[in-house]
Amino acid sequence: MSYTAHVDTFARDNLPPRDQWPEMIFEIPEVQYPERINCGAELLDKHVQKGWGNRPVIHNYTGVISYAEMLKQVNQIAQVLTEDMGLVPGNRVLLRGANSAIMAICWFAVVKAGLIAVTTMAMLREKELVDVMEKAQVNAALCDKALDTELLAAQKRCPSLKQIMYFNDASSDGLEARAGGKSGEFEAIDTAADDVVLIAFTSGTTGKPKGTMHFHRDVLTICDCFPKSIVQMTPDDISIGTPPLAFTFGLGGILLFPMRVGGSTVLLEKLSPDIMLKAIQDFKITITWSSPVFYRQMSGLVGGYNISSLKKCISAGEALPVSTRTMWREASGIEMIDGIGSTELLHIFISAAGADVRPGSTGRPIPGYRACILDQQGNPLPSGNVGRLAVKGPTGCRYMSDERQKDYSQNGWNVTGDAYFMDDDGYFWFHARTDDIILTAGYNVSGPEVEEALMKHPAVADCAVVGAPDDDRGQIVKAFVVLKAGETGDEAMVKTLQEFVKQVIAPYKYPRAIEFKESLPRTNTGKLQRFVLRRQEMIKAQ
Ligand code: 3UK
Repeated sequence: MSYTAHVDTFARDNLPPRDQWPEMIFEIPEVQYPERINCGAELLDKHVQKGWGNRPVIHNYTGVISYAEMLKQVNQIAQVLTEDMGLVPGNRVLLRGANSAIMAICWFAVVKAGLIAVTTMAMLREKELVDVMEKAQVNAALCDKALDTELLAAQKRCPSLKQIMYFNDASSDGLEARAGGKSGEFEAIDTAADDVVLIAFTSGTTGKPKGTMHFHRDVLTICDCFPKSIVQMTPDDISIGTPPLAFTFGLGGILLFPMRVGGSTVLLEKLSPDIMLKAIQDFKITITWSSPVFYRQMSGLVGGYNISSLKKCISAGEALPVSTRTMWREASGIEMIDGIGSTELLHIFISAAGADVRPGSTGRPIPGYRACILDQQGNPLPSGNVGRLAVKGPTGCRYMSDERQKDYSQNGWNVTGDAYFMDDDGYFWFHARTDDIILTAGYNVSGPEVEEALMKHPAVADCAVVGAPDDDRGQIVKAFVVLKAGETGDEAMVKTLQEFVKQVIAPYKYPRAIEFKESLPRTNTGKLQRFVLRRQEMIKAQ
């Protein structure tokens, strides 16, 4: 490796050995970048330079921030980071807060100053913060004053964290006050295209969080792939979404992608289905980014709002059930864009939009990416066979000093941990997370497939299906069901749902056990934690 702007080379020193990286392919013209580039300047300064300074970039209920205003505030905070805090390129800065304008501004300040952003979710507790900060050897933090307690507790266990600066802090030592005293003149650090710009931690359905390292060029790459070829975003689009900026799905969808094209985004701290629908109406939103569960919850509430401005709705994070796609189409008139992405690949790599959508399928590899299905030995399988999804393209997995690099990156492919099959037309169909396949009496059953069948029943609000240990069958299919208000979870309902599933999918897949619950365990990013239920069942069986 050649030039780096990093004075502190910690990130580069902890990249996986080059021979453990997946193969990278840069075959489309959109992803050719110069050797030195700062993605912060590309996404922000460039618009002001070309005369778009007065255009809106961030909206919320207190007002609008233009590109020029954002640039000034970003520069002022970059000055605080470098002049007052003495941080040097390559240092890691933890960002802690809910989605808001100030979080977005801090992210850009960190990036323009050549520092490395480690964005975390507001709800993280001491232990989770310690895991992240130890791993990334975080040097400083920019944190919402309202969230100081857990961070201060974590700091005691993380000697690398020397400085904390608070925003939303009225004191004279707060970030806003200090930034207010700065000139707002700051030239972006001339980073290498392959200098690390962010460390994103996996949302972790299992195990210790893994830190994925991404370069300045990777950030631009995701901006120049999915949003251009599939979503076809324009400068007039206004985005809103539920995923946190700490989740790369959110970082891309509700911050970076709108800014790449000179468009705008609405950043609100809390989004319930009702608040989101109201925001779509109030801000005349054109694009939404969210998870299947959230669209399902919004479907029933659409009637109370005018959402006629809406053009495109992106769903990711979990498989999109056909019933949810249909429900949202009937409620909003919009055919959703499903897409699978991962923290390791930074954003979405298989998707389809408009007339290309085949309900139930995630879609085809987006331009720039390739995908195939591998067998256990790592050989490509012919179409129609369920196997391990493998992907390669201009982004790829680089875990920070982690043995698990070899699990995700195999023979040049990114192996995502999902079981999929490809049809004769090259469409990819989700089967299950590899861990969520149930082995019952010699059959392979996909938990999510049974969930999808159950979800079609009008009494079911939400559900999770896992394998529970069973002496005769190895495992049995067990469903955890949240019923809609007014429904009763009794024996008769168990029978009804079992019979219903047998009518929808092959009868051997029906849930032999059904338990009713008030709610289901989910990660901070909204993913179902089937492993929690699986573990519960294992303990019960002992
Ligand atoms: C699952 C999906 C079926 C799949 C993500 C968009 O989810 C994101 O990243 P994570 O690292 O999880 C990755 C895993 O989530 N998944 C995501 N989307 C779909 N399964 N259909 C989908 N549409 O198991 C994948 O391996 O948390 C999503 C953009 C950026 C992201 N980081």
